[in-house]
Amino acid sequence: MKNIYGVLSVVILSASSVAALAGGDAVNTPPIEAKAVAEKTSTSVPMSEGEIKKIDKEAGKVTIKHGEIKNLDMPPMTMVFRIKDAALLDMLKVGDKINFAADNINGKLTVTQVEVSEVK
Ligand SMILES: [Cu+2]
Repeated sequence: MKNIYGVLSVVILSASSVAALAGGDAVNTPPIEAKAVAEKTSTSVPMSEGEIKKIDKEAGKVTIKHGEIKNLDMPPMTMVFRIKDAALLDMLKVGDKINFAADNINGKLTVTQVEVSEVK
């Protein structure tokens, strides 16, 4: 009996794949994306230490002298990040020490979370 169910589910899967192909990517893509997003949000990005060196509100960028960023496999350095939400820049100023989370979003290194650990 198990074999029959196995064969049946393979047939059903194949049929839905064919239907998806016939209808274009739209049918097949959303569940895959949803799964990727769910995995990403459930995996917490570790916080890294940094110091604000420069803030560019118009460009939505911030220069941070940062410590090791484990999730990006990056050694300590000073570099420019994009900021996910420009409103986050309002709570920062040059010289502040921060804990922040950075992630690679569409190939751009982006600060996704910030908390000030030591106000200058
Ligand atoms: Cu860096």
